[in-house]
Amino acid sequence: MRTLNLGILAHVDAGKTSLTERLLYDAGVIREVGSVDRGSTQTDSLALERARGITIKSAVVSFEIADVTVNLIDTPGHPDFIAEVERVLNVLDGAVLVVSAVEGVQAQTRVLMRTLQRLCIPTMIFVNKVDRGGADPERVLRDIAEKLTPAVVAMGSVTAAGSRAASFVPDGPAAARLAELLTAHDDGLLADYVDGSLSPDRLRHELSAQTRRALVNPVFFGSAITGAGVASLSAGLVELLPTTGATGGPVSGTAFKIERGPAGEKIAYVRMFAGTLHVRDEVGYGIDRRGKVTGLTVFERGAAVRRGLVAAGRIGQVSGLDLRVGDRIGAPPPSAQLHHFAPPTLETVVSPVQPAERGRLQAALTELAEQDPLINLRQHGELFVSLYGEVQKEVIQATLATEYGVDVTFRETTTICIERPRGTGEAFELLGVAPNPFLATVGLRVAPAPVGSGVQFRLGVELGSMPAAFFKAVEDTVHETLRQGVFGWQVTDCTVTMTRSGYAPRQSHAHQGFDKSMSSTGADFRGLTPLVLMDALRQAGTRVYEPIHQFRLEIPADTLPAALRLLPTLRAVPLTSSTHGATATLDGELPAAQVHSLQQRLPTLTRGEGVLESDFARYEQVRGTVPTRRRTDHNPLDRKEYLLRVQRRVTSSGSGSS
Ligand SMILES: Nc1nc2c(ncn2[C@@H]2O[C@H](COP(=O)(O)OP(=O)(O)OP(=O)(O)O)[C@@H](O)[C@H]2O)c(=O)[nH]1
Ligand SMILES: [Mg+2]
Repeated sequence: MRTLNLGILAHVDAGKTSLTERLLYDAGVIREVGSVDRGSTQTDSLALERARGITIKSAVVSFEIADVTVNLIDTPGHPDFIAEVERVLNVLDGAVLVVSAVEGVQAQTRVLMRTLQRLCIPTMIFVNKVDRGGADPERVLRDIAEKLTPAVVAMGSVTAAGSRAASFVPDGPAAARLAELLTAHDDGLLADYVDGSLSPDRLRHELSAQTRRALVNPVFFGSAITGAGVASLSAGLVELLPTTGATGGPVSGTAFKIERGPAGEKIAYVRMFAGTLHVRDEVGYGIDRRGKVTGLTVFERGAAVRRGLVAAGRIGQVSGLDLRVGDRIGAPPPSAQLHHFAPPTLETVVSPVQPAERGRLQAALTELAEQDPLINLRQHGELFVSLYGEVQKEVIQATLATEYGVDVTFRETTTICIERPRGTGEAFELLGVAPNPFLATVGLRVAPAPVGSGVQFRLGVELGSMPAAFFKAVEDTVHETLRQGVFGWQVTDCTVTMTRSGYAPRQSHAHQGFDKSMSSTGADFRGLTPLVLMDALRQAGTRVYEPIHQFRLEIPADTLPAALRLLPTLRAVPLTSSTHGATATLDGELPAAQVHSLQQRLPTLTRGEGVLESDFARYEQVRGTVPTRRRTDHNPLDRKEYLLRVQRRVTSSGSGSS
């Protein structure tokens, strides 16, 4: 049996959850179609999702079409929950991008499509809600071709659009259009087309081949509510998207979702890429961890079923391993890229309403951070979390109240900036030379690297010159230390080269254990590296950059002058504007910090008619006062303070060393 791991992606409210429900119904998994509005769907199962009618967490369901097991992952569409989408992208064989036949392509649709294209994920498009008043499938198809991808082909047409009777006629793509599209990627095909020897069968076959290579995007139309077009979509899924079969080889999988079971136990959703994982297997996972699998469940016909094994291509729930989102199991998976979208740009301080509940709050946030690492819990007297937006904040607040019984308030939401080095800086400390209290020699050079390259660690010394574990301690500490640069922000786009190394070899007294007081340990390197690195970074100097969004405003044309007056006060820069009839469209950029203010001013400015779309564009150097972020580390910029907290502990582990 083959498997299709399928993601359903779209902007908020496009109908992903409703479509999931309809697909489950058509496949015979459920007897009645649940409704988002009544809070009775399979995938919006959290109380909060049902109450609000929006999806917050990705959910997996499964059904069968012909001989293919489809594991469908329903994702949230609200931009605040983009991290949930990010986590599933690495595990998909294909995707359905849903677009509403009424609202058309939205900013979030563009963000998602760009990412699917960048990752070469085979994607079909479903134009939903053809039954709703105002539905205009033709216009939306043109919109898709213009804004998402020119490589689209309609798989049929819609009759009676905009009414309950709307239906999809799967009359297939027009042969000429299909030939034009497919021959663009294949000269041999073009030659056959020109001399008239291209059969309809060959075209159809080529359509699946090119869809599987993510070169073309077939478009289906229908309604998740009336069920129109859903059967054609189902058939298209298995005909056009790639499926995976069991493959042998060493076990390789990726964890993409973490949940807590009824007894608080950790359950990890793992997509298997190769090999077969069995209950009681002992496997390596994450960075340097090992553990035994104590339980496995696989998705079958809508239910999670306990099994003794999970094979390549499948999704399983794994118990017994202390996995985190993004961790690999066994050999590294084919694509180990974790970040596809812009990181959160807001940070806030969370405090308990009852000061005595701080401990419980901390434990609860730690658990939430293991399901959502991007909330990046930082603590130092206070608890900081990173956020995408206001809705995510409300959801965290409600989750803490209902699931953990802790009422919280938020303080001072601030924008998260980044730091990049200005120039090159170098520093070192030698073992045995005051004022270095650690039994280690570390030299580091920091240099700027291209934008978007992240942090690269390199060795400028012989790898064999000291035990590998010490190099690893330095490398890990470099990454950890750079989370807070000179101004307290994450340092990125730089290369750190280790220029000197040295250690004191194991000292042992005759017939006795090894003496830590005279021998280097990993802790010596972890203790010294932040001091050296911050010294080098201070010499390099850093600049602080703030996140900038690109925006599009659609407003009544007569309110354009007022909008143009308002924007500069929010530090927004309008770049282009155009007017079509009574609507003006304004594109530009504005600091992420101001998106919320603009959103709040919009209804008054535009009589409630204005629409704002915005998404992260880039980082820009902060002009004027440089913002700093409160540190949550031991402040290696201040040697004295740092050494008070990070001391060389000389506890001898030797059995009888004196
Ligand atoms: N008329 C009509 N309404 C639809 C259709 N599909 C979904 N809806 C309605 O649109 C609203 C949103 O549907 P959902 O299925 O929750 O959309 P979603 O994409 O899952 O939303 P999020 O997960 O929150 O991003 C609900 O009120 C649905 O009843 C459709 O085909 N026709
Ligand atoms: Mg949903």
